[in-house]
Amino acid sequence: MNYKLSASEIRELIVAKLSHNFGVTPAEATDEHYYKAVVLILRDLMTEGRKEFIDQAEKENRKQVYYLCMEFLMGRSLRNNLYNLGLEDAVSSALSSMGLKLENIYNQEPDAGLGNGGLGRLAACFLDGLATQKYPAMGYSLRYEYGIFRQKLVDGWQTELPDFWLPGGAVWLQAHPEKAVTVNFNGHLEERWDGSFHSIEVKDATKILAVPYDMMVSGKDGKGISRLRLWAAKSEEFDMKLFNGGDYLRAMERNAMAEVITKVLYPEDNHPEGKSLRLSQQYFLVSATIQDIIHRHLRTYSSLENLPDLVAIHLNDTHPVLTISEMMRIILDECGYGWDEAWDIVTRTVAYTNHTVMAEALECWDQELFKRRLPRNYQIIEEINRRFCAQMHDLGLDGCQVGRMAVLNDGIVRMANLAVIGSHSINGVSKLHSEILKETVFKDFYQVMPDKFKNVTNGIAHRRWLNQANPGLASLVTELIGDGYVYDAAELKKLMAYKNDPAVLEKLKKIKLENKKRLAAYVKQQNGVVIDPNSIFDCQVKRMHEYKRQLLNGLHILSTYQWLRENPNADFTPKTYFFGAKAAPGYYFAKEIIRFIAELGEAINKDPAMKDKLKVIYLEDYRVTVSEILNPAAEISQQISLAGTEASGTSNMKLMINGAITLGTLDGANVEIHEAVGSENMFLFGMTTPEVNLLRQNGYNPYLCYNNNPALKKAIDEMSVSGFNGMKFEKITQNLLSTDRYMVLADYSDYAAVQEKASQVYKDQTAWNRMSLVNIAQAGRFAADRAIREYAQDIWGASPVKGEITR
Ligand code: 26Q
Repeated sequence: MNYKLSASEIRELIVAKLSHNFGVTPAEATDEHYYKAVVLILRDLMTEGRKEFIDQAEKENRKQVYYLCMEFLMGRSLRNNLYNLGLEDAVSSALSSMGLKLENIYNQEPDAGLGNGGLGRLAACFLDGLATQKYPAMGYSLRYEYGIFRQKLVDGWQTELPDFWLPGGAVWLQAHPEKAVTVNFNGHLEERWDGSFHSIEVKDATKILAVPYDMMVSGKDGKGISRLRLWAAKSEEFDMKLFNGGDYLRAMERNAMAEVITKVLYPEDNHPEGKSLRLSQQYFLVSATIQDIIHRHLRTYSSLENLPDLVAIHLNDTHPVLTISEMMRIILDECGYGWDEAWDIVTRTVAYTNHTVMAEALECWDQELFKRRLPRNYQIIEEINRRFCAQMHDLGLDGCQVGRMAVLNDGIVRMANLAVIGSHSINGVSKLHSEILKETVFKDFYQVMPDKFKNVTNGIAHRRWLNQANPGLASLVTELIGDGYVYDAAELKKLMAYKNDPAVLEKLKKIKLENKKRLAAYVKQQNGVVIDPNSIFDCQVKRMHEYKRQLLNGLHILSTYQWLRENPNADFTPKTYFFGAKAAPGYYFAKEIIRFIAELGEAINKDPAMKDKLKVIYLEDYRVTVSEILNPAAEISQQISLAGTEASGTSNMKLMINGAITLGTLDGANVEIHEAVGSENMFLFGMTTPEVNLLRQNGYNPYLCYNNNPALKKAIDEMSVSGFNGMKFEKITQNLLSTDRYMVLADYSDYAAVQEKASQVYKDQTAWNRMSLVNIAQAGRFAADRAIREYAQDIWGASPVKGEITR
């Protein structure tokens, strides 16, 4: 079997799947049946493709890359896999010969929302980059029954609904019960001496079964295929004893307690809470995964000595960092190696990426909770900590510094410190972020082990975000520079040759307009609001968080609204603002900001005095699939976090490659966007990181900013004193005027000025389209392919499969 199937062959396969799997004829089948039948066909093809790929990788002795992450925000997969395998046309005609539209079939698929935002989507983009470039790789995560909650706004207030994605999503997953492993929790330790052989056993542990569910992720052309293995928790078989013993309810209860581990994705990002179920999830992922990896290696090599040469394990943030203690446990207790040898194997295999600099987002666990739940891992961490601290003292470090670097301190387990100590590489996700890590959070470590610290700037799956989401733009690009950029996004630079070509700029504009119309139709259907496709589409789409400063955007919209009410006939470039953002359910202030923006939209959108010049759209339940509609239509990309707070950002990259112009601060990867396009192709504003630090040192008084800017004062006063749309937002204004932790007011004037500048530039459409083209041309460096190559070369020491893969 290969991927080159004709429409009639596909039609036959569909008919067979409909009959064998669902017992329906083509006439009886629903769109859902057809969707599932096509998925099953792809699954068969990719499973064979993966096998051939991995056989070749093994022949060539390639290093395997294992990417561990609590989140993979996959979105939909059908279009992606058909595109990669070159089967879109054939499947489309097969379906149309049966009276169906492929587009409708795509819409049958729910988003696999197994992630919160940037970190989870990055993991998904990396599976694509790994597969396309033929690095043999697996992603490991959890098969949550419920992904990120569905967001509904009720009178502007975010409410959360469960996202039970499995009914439509599970068809991608192949269960492998024969590969299940057992994960132990709780219990107590028993030491034993067997002659001179010392061993430790955990007695009376709670045993939970981890069952793998595999999803194939094709790379472009389907030669390389990544496998995403998701673990589901099941109670162990021996609970049958309870059933048989007649204790039916107790057996059921145990079942439920076991299965709760993979029930739901934690919806907090950048603000973790130390919940014991979350710790169990993390250990469950890590233990099942490390057992799987080590068993696979031992089956072939019967030794772990060469593990670091053939395996790279990557920790995506600190969430899977128990890898370090769990690998030690298995190598010591189950494989019988000594400490030093085990430690050498672990630290040469494991690498870690940090995704945040914010102190409250660094994961910590209560020592007592940890010890009870994971006694043997705790003991191992104590020993890691003891040895590390002794080593640091020997190097001559003072007690305070060693205390700051310790894993165990003050009743707390510090996961980031464990990650740094147990990995051979630590990287940030943009140049700026990687520098900040060395200067702040990991300063002490950087002094002692500078060579471990690296940078890999994030990247996105450009084939998904450009070719699939924006086929109109992709075909223009291909017409101009050929299709080399599909494989090597750096080739997008060739577009620079067209930056003064009026015909090309005109085409670019037309494509954007079509995409804006498509988004407008979606908004009409979802929000019931009519928007003007000729207005500027200004977008801020990302998680709702104070540091991302959606409030800055909102305040300025309110001020613009006030100005337009007073100057109804003024010259004003019509504008539509888009927001898409979920807040963590327990993050009250973030929900208050959502309410503010939603109410602002309510007031503005229905105000006849605005004469349709200003609209504010809150896109409910923002997710990968909505992002795929929004990005191609966007003209301004708002990336306005306080400098020094956003590790990288990735929506900035998705918007850029779709021709939106960044309006932003010098934060995260915006710094590198600025390097790439120059000040003339970006709307820069705000304080730099050193300026932020200086202002903080000198004492920041937001009240002064409020008093010195009449327009700002007026907006804040309307929010708190008079109120608009019958609402007041005093909690927000009080916060802004007293603490304003993310310095919204300090950057306000500059922000308002740069917004004004953007509206002026927009009047010259040729100039605007040229800026847009330059952004597309320079976006190639932000491809996941490039990021993966850097990880492979600088961190993993991995190389791609070279030999022929025949399909
Ligand atoms: C941890 C413990 C308990 C509960 C939740 C969590 C948790 C979950 C998700 C903590 C953090 C996250 C997600 C963080 C995240 O998405 N960070 C973003 O990562 C992107 C990819 O590198 C960057 O572009 C963003 O700048 C960064 O904010």
